[in-house]
Amino acid sequence: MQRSKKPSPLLFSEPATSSEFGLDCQYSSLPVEHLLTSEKVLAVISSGTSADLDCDPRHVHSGLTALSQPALSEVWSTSGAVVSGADKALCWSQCDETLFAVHRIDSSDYPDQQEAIYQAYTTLLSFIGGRGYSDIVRVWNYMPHINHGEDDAESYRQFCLGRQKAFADSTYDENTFPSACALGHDGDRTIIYLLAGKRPVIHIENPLQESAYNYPRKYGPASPSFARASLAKWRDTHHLYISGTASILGCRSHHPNNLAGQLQTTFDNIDSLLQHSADQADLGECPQMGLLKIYIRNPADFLCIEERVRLRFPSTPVQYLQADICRRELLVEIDGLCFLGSSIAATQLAENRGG
Ligand code: 3EB
Repeated sequence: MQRSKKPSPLLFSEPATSSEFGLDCQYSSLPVEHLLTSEKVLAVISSGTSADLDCDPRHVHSGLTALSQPALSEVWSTSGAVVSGADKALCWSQCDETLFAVHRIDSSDYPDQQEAIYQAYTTLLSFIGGRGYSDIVRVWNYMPHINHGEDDAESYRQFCLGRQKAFADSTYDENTFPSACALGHDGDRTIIYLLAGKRPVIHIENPLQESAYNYPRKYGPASPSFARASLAKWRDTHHLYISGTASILGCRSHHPNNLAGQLQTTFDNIDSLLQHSADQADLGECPQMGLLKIYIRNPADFLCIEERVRLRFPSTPVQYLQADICRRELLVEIDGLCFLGSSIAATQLAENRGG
């Protein structure tokens, strides 16, 4: 399927390669209302100044601010018709093997961050399981004031406690934690959205980084429950989801408050993760980055980051968002998605693991 920075008016015509692509993601600058007119759209995640279209459960406003114009939306679409609905704070949409779910939390309703996150994750996990979706592939966590509070009272650390507690009550463990990201903003609403499927997912760690779920106590009372990358099969295609990647080697932040150094270490981490994914999942060749989402703490760093990202990923569509990173010394974090096509050996691996 063709991908370019300019959205095509034919965005949701039949895909070029296959009618069984299962799940696709593209960036688009078209109006959210327009994107939602397709019944094949599973979800639209917008940023910038647009508000939620409360009437459509498939639309999520991330709460983050776009740094590049025109603001892009993240559009998930499937090869079949989507069914969607809402149940209190949880909205969902699905198309056979793919489920999208989003949970919103208003800070004023839930002053206790740990408890709010525990409740939200518990609700999401039981909803997903109840619908027969066994595996979460990817989670995006956007929350207010992620760095507020000192030491263990910091919002991000309380978030990690609530998430860990909810996973501990479930069937998920270190082998099945999904890839994820966790970012902050100045609004007052937490958004947790995720993709889940019905087949086993292969989760991959980065040899240059300690697994986040093994971070030592120093980084908080609960280690972060996520995998560095997740490989999922959606009908005829495979996607490799890259978690929010930052300037962390082992468990330590490198180049505190040094933008160029952090970017280099982040790129090195991504290279290592892509190569390791290729080895672990027997992909044959190193995956190419298909989409990037780049979170920048200080808007003044945008141009410098954009220039370096263009050199490193010249043909990859990129969304730039202003967001606070969960460690205060970190200035930038990068999410990625690789489209791997159909005929890779990982097919075999995923099916073997599924028994
Ligand atoms: C890190 O590597 C940086 O808590 O879900 C990246 C991706 C980070 C996901 C999460 C946190 C999370 O620890 C921060």
